[in-house]
Amino acid sequence: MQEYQSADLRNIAVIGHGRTGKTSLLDAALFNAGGARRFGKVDDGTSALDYEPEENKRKLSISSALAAVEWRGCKLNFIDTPGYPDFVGEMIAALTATDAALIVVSAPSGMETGTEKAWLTVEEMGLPRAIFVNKMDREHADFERAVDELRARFGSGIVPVQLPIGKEDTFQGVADLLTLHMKIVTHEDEELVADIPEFMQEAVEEARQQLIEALSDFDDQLMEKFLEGEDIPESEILDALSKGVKAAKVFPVFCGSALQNIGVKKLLKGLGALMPSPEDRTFIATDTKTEEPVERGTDGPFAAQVFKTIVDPFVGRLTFLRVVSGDMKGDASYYNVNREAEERMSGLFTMQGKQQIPVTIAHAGDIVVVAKLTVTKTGDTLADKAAPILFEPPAYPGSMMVFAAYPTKKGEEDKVFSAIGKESDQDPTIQIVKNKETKETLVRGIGEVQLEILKERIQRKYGAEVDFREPKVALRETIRKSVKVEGKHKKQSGGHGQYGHVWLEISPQPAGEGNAFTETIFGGSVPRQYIPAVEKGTEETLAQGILAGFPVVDVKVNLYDGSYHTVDSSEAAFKTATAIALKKGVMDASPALLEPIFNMTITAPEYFMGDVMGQRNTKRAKILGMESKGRDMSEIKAQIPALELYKYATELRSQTKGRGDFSVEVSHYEEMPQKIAEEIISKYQADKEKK
Ligand SMILES: Nc1nc2c(ncn2[C@@H]2O[C@H](COP(=O)(O)OP(=O)(O)OP(=O)(O)O)[C@@H](O)[C@H]2O)c(=O)[nH]1
Ligand SMILES: [Mg+2]
Repeated sequence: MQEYQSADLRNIAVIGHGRTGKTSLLDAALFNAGGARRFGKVDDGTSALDYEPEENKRKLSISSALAAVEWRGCKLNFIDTPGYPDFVGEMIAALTATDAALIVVSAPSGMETGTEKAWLTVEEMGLPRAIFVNKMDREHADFERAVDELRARFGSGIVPVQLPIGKEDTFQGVADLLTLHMKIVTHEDEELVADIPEFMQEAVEEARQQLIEALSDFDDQLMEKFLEGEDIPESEILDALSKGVKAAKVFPVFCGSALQNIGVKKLLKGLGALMPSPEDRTFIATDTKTEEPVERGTDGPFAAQVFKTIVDPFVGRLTFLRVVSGDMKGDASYYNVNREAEERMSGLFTMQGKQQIPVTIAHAGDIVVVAKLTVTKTGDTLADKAAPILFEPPAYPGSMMVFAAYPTKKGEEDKVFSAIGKESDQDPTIQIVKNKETKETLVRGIGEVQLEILKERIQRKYGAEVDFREPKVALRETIRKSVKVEGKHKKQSGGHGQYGHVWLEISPQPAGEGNAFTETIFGGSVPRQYIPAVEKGTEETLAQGILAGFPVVDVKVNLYDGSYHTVDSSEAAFKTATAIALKKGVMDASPALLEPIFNMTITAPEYFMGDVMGQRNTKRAKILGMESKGRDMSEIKAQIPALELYKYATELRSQTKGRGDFSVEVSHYEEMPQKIAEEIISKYQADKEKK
């Protein structure tokens, strides 16, 4: 591959709703650029970008992929991303490494929830964007309607720079408004140009007016000429368009068919001409010496950020980097600022899907891949050791889907959990954590499909099998009234006997106070040397739980009487006596189960809020309030028991067509409703008897 200077690079994340044809579009682009010998197709499993078995099976993208496309002196580094909402982390990572986004929309479907999510994400990052209306060859393809929907939602900055010629099975090419020469470009041969046919002339004239109008909105000179009805030279329009795109004020709309390879070359040319180069962008980093923020463009010493890692037992470890400033060489060592360690490069390459293409140098702004790094993880910064800086890691959304993970085969804990750990290096929205209280290993992710695929992947890659279950909720036990209770442990038949005898008063403490142990022994009814054993027995028995196996909390235990035997008493016997007393006493003291309550914040479009609230109400939630969050979004604050949260991520998504989000934090413990508590208690007691 040729060497490309910063000005000739275009880094573009390809994003949008699922199944709009993002991957197909890049397959066509690679084919056109000669990077792929044959035209890969998602449907028959030959795509250069969707190549993993889990992707082929489902015919959708799961991981992002890099497609370096050389086109007319530019290198377009496209990053294909999955549209399925569980993999939103891939889109976010891709956007941290790119300078612009191409949002793919399906012409028959128009604007969809994934389109909106993609747009809002990029808008928040302030990056330039273009739109490709794909599938013009499909039944019900409607370019005009798609554009109208987008303009209605995102404003008049959205302007077509092309119009489709024909549609559905008569779709044959695009009329180019970009150069403002009225041309027809057909797919057989891009150079074949023709006059705009009679039937399209009016539409083309109108679209051209719309384009100039949109540009006039921020270009005063153009506005003047436009109002005076002057003829505006092509170069001026192109100039204004390019400025508007880079300022993220104008968003050009292209169209075509990825599958038929119509309009794709035109798109590549358009993106090369209009999209920003790395020289147009700066990143914010922190200077680790001064702790001050620094702005970094393409100038300056070497610095790069990792935005993706592939971990695979066959391919090894691949690290994808965006070089922000300086040059990167394949035979150098660079300093990993996060890990404070040197990493030795063993060659650089770029990728076209899974194919690796060696490069000797990557100039500032380029995207490259290195193999076999040892300590580097996604989000890390590699830099010149003399000028260490740290880039912000990608801001992933919260991973709200939680399962408890159990190895399918006993004894395979290490194998299974280390495999999940490796996958979480590859997809940072997957996390593995141990819950100390319930002793379960929890796997968190964005959605159920993602975690299903995780299961398949670790089996294929590492032969590790895992079952996912509903996580246990860490309940607590407590008491509501005071009781006095006796515990006696006596075994004195033959040999050395055992004798321990205590009287305890057990009483509730205020919520959150914890447990306490006191003693008021007079006259040595329980000798001094045995009191620590009673205290220890109290601690252990309360920690183990009595009612349903959960720790007993907020209880005060006072040892006030008892008796002993000069020969047979021992620490162990007093411990046992204490346990006997507590087990009986707690059951007599109006025991109750406490459950954790979460503070929950749900954001979703106002339109869906009625459903969301109704659903939550049936789930024992207390709605605390609702407020508007701008645009059409609202926010609900509620309190909800942890037990009612299982699979809520999936539920909210289906209720809000994927547009809702939520977060939770532990608030406090509260007594459970009797009915639910009874079920849990009787199940525990029954299990105990079986043992
Ligand atoms: N008729 C027609 N079908 C298309 C076109 N582009 C893609 N498709 C089909 O649409 C389906 C989805 O295409 P993909 O390229 O996998 O879409 P995607 O956006 O990458 O999907 P995700 O990665 O799952 O988000 C496949 O069956 C493609 O063959 C097109 O231009 N015309
Ligand atoms: Mg795809």
